[in-house]
Order: sequence, then C-alpha cells, then structure tokens
Amino acid sequence: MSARLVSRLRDVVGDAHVLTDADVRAGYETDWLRKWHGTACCVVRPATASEVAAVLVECSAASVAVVPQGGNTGLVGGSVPRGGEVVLSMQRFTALGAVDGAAHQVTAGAGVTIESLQRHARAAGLDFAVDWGARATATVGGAVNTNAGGSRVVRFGTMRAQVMGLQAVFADGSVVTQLDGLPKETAGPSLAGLLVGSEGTLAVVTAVRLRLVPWYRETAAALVACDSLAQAVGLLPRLRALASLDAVELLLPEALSLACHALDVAPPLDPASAAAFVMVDCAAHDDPQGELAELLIDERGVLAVGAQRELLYRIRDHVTIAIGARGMPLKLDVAVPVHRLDELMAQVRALVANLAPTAQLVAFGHLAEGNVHVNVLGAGEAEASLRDGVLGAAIALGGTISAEHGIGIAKADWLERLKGPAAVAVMRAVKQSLDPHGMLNPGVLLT
Ligand code: 2HG
Ligand code: ZN
Repeated sequence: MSARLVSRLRDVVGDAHVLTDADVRAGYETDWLRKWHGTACCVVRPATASEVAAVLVECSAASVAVVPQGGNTGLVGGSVPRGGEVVLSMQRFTALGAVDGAAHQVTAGAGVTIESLQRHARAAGLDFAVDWGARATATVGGAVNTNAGGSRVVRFGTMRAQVMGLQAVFADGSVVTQLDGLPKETAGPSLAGLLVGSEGTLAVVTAVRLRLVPWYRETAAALVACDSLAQAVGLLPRLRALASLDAVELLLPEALSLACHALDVAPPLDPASAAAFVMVDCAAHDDPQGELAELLIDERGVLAVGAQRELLYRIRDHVTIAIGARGMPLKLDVAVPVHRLDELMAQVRALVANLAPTAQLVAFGHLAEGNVHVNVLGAGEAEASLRDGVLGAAIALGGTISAEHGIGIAKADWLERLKGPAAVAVMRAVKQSLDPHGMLNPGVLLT
C-alpha cells in the first residue's frame, strides 16, 4: 500500500521531492529537542497549493495521515511523525511577495523563515513584528500554526495579530485563498483566526498575508537586577509607560549563568547578585537611550547599546541551547496573569524541591506576558509528576499550559483540563467537520 502511495506522490510532486531513504528522512522524523520522533512513510515536498491538495487527496485515498512540517523547531512534538504518516514538508514554499508600502503588508509562503521575512521587510524600510531565537530556521507556517509569540508581544501582539489573511488547503483537497489583506472585513467568522494556533490539525497553511510594522533602527537595552520576582513584576507599570518599549524578558539567575557559561562570556551582572534579571529592550525612530537611562536611575542595572545590546540578545537567545547542551530537559511553557507570576514560581520551586530535589531548575521567559519557560534538568522518574504539578499550578492560577509553544503531543492529555469539556467539544466538532477521517496531524492538540 505504501509503495503505491509513494509512486502516486512521485507523480504529483516529482521524484526528487518524495524522500524515502532512511538517512534523508531522519532529519524530518526527529524534532529539534531529539525528544519526539517516529518513522515516516515518506517525506513529500510540494511546491504549490494545488500540489498540497493532490497530496492530501492521495493520502486520504490510501488512508495514510499527514504531518505538516515547517522549520521543525517546535518543542512539543507537533511536527514529527508518530509512526507511518507522510511528512508534508513546507520548505519549498519560500515565495515572498513585494512589500506593499501603502498597506504595510506582505505575502509570504509558509516555508519562509522568520529571519528572511525580517530581512525582506527591512529592505523596504519596514519590519516584521514577531521575533524569537529560532528565527533562522522557524517558518511563517509554523509560527501561524502555533500562534508564536517571542519577545515583542508586549508591543505588537502574537502571530495572531499579524495575520491579515491566508491560503490553506483542507483535508478534502479544497483550497481557500484569502490573501487580499483587507483590514476591515466582516463577512462571516475569520477563517485565519480559526487556523492560527490549530497546529496543522485543521488545514495546511500554504501562504500568509502579514502585517508589517515600522523598523525602529535606534535601540537601547538594559539588564536590571531585582531582589525578587515580585520586584521584577513591579517594574512593569513604569516600563509600559516607555513609548519605545519593545521587549521585557525575564532571566532567572540559573538561566543567565548557564547561557553566559555556554557562550564563554562574562555575565553583564553577577548572576548570584539578584533573584531575577529583567532584560528591557527599547526601539524607536529617535534614540531611546535617554528615557531608558532615566528609568534606570532608581534601579540596579546596566544600560546596553550597540555591541553590548547584541551581547544581551545573544545571551538571551542562547539559553535554550545552553540547557540542551546539559541534557534533555523537561520543558514547559506556562503563563499566568503577570501579578501571579511570583506565586507560580514559588510553587514551581516547591514542586522541584519536593519531587526532584537533585534536579536543576532553569527558568526564563517573557516577563510582560507572565510567560515562563520552566526547564528542569535531571528530573528523572519525577518528570511526569513534576509536569502535572507545574501545569496544574498554572491552570489554578488562571493561566495556561501553552503560552507560545503549542500543545502538540506533549500536552494533548491536558487540553481538557485547561479549556473545559464544552470548549474541547467545540474544537472536536470543528475538527470532525473539516477533517472527518483524521488525516491531518492526528494525536496533536486533540487526543
Ligand atoms: C524562548 O523564549 C523559546 O527562548 C524557547 O520560547 C523556550 O527553551 C525554552 O523553554
Ligand atoms: Zn519563549
């Protein structure tokens, strides 16, 4: 059966774009963390929406499910096979339309990386608003499917706020194209809104119409040392008053020290000298250094401009890699209303101390959104109970179990506890009507 499917897929996309060799498949079968993996029937790399449609029709006829994959930088097992599926790689969807200067928009193929999108926008004097460490590999399609957030959400919102329209292929092969980017349109519910965050379970997104933002070339950052997490949260009202505020990131001491150690650079502030570090970034058309420096007068911190600011970002962006170099962490991406962040972290610390006293907790994230990446190294047998404890604590505090990484395979069993049975029933009804045979990313998001 699979040999017949492979040959039909070759007819659709051409021999060169159906990968069956085990060595070639391997990179598509394992995720970035090397935690989630499965064997694919084959990897197929279409180049157009109609090829995607034909692939879906062939896979449906053969009753073989499809796992859409972008840059494969996900952290929740949402883009790798579980066993026997066809991996639908979007890496050939790299078309970037001309920047529409009148509308401040651009159309990007699903396989365009965030970094190429940023470069493309900047060449036209504009910028793309969503940014995070995996920018060189992560793609537009993946960002839409996980509703990616990153560091600039405080200013521009998540991916959801950037999507003005999209093109998507549904399980039955139908193609819907909504790429006109009308800022005002009230003809029915938003299809793009439905697909953002759907993790490849409802349709394959092939192209996206995106909002662009001003490119602020004048920048200044600071690292502020706080005696407690509560004090860090207490900075937010004053930070939010800065017109140039672009990012407010959180580094707990272990994260700062681990990343600096891995990069072999001197920490800008002694990690042992504070309970929490806040990395503030400002960007504007006019130099924001003055307003940031003024804010720092009452704080213990360092201003970082030019190369110093770049170093801060290198450190911040390196935390995940530094953790990964130490071992396979338990990785959780939780968020709570920001005034409850201190409570959440107190509970997380107590959970680690009680359940895995020898484990190392490395926490960091996006302070303004109350989003903390709880990474635990060496939790061993306690991993499952620790995971349940942290996710449960986040929900009990009015938060979420996925702020920006998605639910994937990793947390599908927790979705109902987060959303409640009525909301999950609605999600299941939508899934059932758009993908009645469970062709698209089975096991992800909904169990
Ligand atoms: C980040 O903020 C990413 O750097 C990765 O969301 C978080 O590794 C993590 O836990
Ligand atoms: Zn993050």
